Amino acid sequence: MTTLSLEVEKLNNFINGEWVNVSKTQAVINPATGEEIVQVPLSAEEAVNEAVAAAKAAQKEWALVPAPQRAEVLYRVGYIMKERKERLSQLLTMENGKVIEEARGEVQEGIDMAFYMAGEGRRLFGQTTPAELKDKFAMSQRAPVGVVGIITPWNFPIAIATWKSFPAIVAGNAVVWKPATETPIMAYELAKIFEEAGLPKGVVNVVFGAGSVVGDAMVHHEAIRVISFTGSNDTGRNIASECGKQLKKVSLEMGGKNAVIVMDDADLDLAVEGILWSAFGTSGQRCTACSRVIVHEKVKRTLEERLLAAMDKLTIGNGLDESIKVGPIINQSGIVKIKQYIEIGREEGAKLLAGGYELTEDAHENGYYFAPTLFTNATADMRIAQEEIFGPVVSIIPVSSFEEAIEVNNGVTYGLSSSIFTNDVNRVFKAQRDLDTGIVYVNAGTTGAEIHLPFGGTKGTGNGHRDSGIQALDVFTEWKAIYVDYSGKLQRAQIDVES
Ligand code: UN1
Repeated sequence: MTTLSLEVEKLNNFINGEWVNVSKTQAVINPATGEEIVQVPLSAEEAVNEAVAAAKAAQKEWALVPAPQRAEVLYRVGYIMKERKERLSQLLTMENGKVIEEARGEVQEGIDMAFYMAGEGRRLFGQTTPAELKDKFAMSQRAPVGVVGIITPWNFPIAIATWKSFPAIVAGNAVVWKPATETPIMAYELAKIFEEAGLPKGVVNVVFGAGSVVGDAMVHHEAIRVISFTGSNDTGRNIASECGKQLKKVSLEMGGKNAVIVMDDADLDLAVEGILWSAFGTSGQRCTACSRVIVHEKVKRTLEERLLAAMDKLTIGNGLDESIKVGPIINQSGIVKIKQYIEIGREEGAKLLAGGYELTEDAHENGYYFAPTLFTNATADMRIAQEEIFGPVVSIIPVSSFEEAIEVNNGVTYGLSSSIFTNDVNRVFKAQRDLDTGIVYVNAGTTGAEIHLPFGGTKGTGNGHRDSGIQALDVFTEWKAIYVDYSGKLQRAQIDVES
């Protein structure tokens, strides 16, 4: 195990390019060891007001910087992240628990996003459109919204921050960012990178906090024109209703109940690999994690046997050890929630095939570990098959046809990701059309979205907006229609049209 030492001794807010001390703090715990890593500042509302004031002033100037020059900063951010990839990945594993291989993958997502969005500095395409009247020119272009608020989760503390902040920055906005309390180090490191890359003061401001103090202040601040949030359903719905009252734009991503469908013609070994990776990778703590397996009854038994054999080989422990496949759960409340669902599953009559317990001995004594868990004979309406558990728990639901599989997949309130394993080309095309999720995979698990495609989902997963991809720009820009009349006389639209 090669561990870099954590140089960060004190985390401060980053406001107007200054590192601002906050006296109230709370411990950040490494979920693999239970040890304190650092203290996270607990800011009051005042810090948000200061950050917004700084952002507002900085944004005016920043919006006037030509977009290709704004993009230059993002290129530099990308290169610094690349140089620092191993340090960032190890720190990420320490604060979040995900295994080092996945941490490297997450940091890579951020690097990819930097170069992708930097490219937008030379695009940010608008449209020209024919005008109704002679000697008149019509076009539409993207304008920054101004100050944007981003609220990011602990499960992808750096990737999701880049999905939101990079498009906001390249489009000419200034950002006030509240990172998750559990994972402030990635935010601190990214703020330092922005500073080193030469981002002007105040364009990105980081305000740490716990509970809803900082988030509430952001949502209620009239100068913040957009809130982009990834996190829990309850919080997202509250934010949406508050923003609704203020006619504030809001972009939400609030999880999933993602299924892998395994048809009777599928390559079962491939399906097992796909399930294993998307259900137990990140200990099931991804919005895209597979937590349902909808399997054709003809192959159910074989799939169960092979899955159990593969699960047996999973190593659980501290993710800094390269041989570990499954890391810890983020904290004790995560463990409590997972345990509750194990009880619920039992009471509902699902059959527990593997796992179902917390690991508390030897190397697992001080961290928060939960055994990869497999239920079978679940029915589509059970709570374990409907509600997001956010842990390494999968429920097998048997079905007898392709049509039933699609119906079961769609019969949940969420709509983030889905996957089907089949070798039947007709099923492939029907499935990509009929699966009611924002992301669909064929012959791959439910995780692994690439940053240049839209990320988000239907129904209770969000509110129609998308993170990453070119579509993220829609969250952080307003379309502005521009008409230039070069006729030299007043032409009245709809009236002076020759017919
Ligand atoms: C999340 O869990 O919210 O598609 C993000 C994936 C990753 C991102 C997950 N690229 O699984």
